[in-house]
Amino acid sequence: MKSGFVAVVGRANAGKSTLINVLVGEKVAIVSPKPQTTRDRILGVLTTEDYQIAFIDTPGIYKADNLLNSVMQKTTVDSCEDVDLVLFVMDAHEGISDTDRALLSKYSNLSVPTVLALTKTDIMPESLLISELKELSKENIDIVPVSARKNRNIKELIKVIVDKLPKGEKIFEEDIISDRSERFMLAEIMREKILLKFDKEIPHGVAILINKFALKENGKTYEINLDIICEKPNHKAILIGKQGSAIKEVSSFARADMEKFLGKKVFLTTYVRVKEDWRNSASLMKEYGYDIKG
Ligand SMILES: Nc1nc2c(ncn2[C@@H]2O[C@H](COP(=O)(O)OP(=O)(O)OP(=O)(O)O)[C@@H](O)[C@H]2O)c(=O)[nH]1
Ligand SMILES: [Mg+2]
Repeated sequence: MKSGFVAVVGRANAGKSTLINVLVGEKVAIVSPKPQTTRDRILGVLTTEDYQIAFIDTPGIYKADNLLNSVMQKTTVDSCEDVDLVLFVMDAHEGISDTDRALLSKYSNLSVPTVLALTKTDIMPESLLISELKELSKENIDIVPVSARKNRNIKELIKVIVDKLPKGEKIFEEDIISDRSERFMLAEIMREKILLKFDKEIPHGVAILINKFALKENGKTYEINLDIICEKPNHKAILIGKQGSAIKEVSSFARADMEKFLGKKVFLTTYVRVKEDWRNSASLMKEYGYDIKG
């Protein structure tokens, strides 16, 4: 039996969360086309008879310009401590930039083995992939080209990881897939729908606060009441939309996913509130569930 923790790191939007969801076979982390989708460390556990891999999803590497971003960047750095392997994820279809080269050299020089996953290979010409593989082969690390979207080479990637993991017993019970609570997942589902619907700073300035999550007496319906916190009055107006049309639309997408996740009907009420500059307030961030020390 082999087991261990694998930190999954890479630039924002590289495709880390999508890859973890495919590796684990369940949606443990939300995904969006916008950078900085993942804000917290999220565990996704894959267990078979022969191995258990605890993947740690991390916030993408990105220039921090507020307190929330710096906390996120620290989460990523801290997540690499005490792991057995680092899985570095690179968006191959974008081409290799100087930032990628610098990050790769940083992460391939840690005291634990590094595996490089070149992802999004489904949307790039083969010639580009070949030239990237040629350039990266100098790095002396294992490289696996994959596509999370098309489920390409995922088994191969798991094999390369398992080979490098230490021998050990299971760390988690077999039925554990994530370490996150239902409340956390519900807030993330709401945030994902907002990331998909709104542009620019609006989704990045949103936090979700679950006020109520309770099963009604009939045992068939969950009552969920949440606040969508945003940074500015004009953001609130956009989030609500004309006669509430925008908030109605995102809430209905969120409710559908929440019902799938909980396996029961959901009665969802949402309220949009403004908390100016909350992303620079340690006390507000703490209230919204972010991992602020002290
Ligand atoms: N075509 C294609 N798109 C992908 C693949 N993997 C991820 N994507 C897309 O890339 C975008 C970013 O994916 P995420 O998984 O959210 O990326 P991330 O690295 O977790 O991003 P952050 O959490 O912001 O750091 C989404 O639009 C995904 O659908 C892939 O294998 N192929
Ligand atoms: Mg992510």
